[in-house]
Amino acid sequence: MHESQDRKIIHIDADCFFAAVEIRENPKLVGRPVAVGGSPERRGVIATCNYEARQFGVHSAMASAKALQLCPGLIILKPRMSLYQQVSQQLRMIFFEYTDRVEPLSLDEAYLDVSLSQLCRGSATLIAQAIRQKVWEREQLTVSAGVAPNKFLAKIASDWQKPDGLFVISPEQINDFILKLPVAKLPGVGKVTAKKMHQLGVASCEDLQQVSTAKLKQHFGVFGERLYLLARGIDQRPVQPLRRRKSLSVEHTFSQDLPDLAAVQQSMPSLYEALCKRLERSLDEGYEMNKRFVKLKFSDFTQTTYEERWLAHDTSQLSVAAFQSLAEYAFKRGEGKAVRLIGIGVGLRDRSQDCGEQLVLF
Ligand code: TTP
Ligand code: MG
Repeated sequence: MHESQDRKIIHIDADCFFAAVEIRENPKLVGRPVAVGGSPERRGVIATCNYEARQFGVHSAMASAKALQLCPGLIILKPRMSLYQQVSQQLRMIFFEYTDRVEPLSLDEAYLDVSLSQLCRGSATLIAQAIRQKVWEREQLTVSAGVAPNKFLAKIASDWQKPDGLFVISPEQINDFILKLPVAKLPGVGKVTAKKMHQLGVASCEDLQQVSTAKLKQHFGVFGERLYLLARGIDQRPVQPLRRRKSLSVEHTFSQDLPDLAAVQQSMPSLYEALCKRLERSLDEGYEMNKRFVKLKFSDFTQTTYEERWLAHDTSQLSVAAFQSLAEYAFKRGEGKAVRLIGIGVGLRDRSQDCGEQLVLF
């Protein structure tokens, strides 16, 4: 199987997320061991803790009572999920400033596919660095980032220099990197599988590469095939954005209603310009346009949308005249009513869906 090595995937993972948010909200906690979790009296467990607490051996899913034994000064705070969800949204907004291809994995973790991005001179490393910088400036939180040609390596990379780290695995570095990688780092290899491998004398991916596909299948079933690829640094899973953009539009409400079609037509060029600006990035990232439309809201607040199907890949194929002609049809539907709002836009389709890779849409 051939893998395209030219994808650019970033994996972002916030550092001790819940705890970091709590510490940001209460700066008195800086430098002290802090955990978020259930109370020890009620047999609660630790959701996460900061790195100061980790030095005492405290970790996620540990009983809070045990955590307090290990670290008597530990401050355990009750989780505030809605706060973490809000912060998570803010982080995602930052990711979306760089690409629409964002696949969130949890509140504090996401994959970004920036293969087609023109930002930061097309450098995934610079984009990752810019995102880390922006998260710090806007949210006073640190996130670690991994950059690699596929998801599995990007995820390992983001963990490599945690906290507040950035680690890049370039296509040329994959082989050297993978040889030394312990098998337990592979996704899907938990304690049980790792133990089984150790019994077979396999500790690193270099060891794993020596095992034949047949033997891998014999010991690990269908997972054996994936192991064969992972041991060679290959992972073709696509980044699956949760929300695909379906359309993009701009609109304007006029301070005075437009009395006639001529006035409507005159306002088209400036709307058109605004639309083109917004469109360019989406088109860079592999979207194509499949319809265009004009929406009019009339003085009595009724509205109508007139659209036509149409295919194009870049803004040079859009024209003011096309929107003016759509506007004419829409205006006629108003039977002479004045216009208070005009919106123009295009339908968008993600061309990456044509690649044959199966994409699960949520
Ligand atoms: P993680 O990213 O796994 O952990 P983290 O962000 O706290 O720490 P790290 O610096 O190692 O990335 O999980 C994100 C959040 O999910 C975490 O802050 C709390 C929550 N969580 C739980 O509630 N229970 C768990 O067992 C784990 C692992 C996480
Ligand atoms: Mg995290």
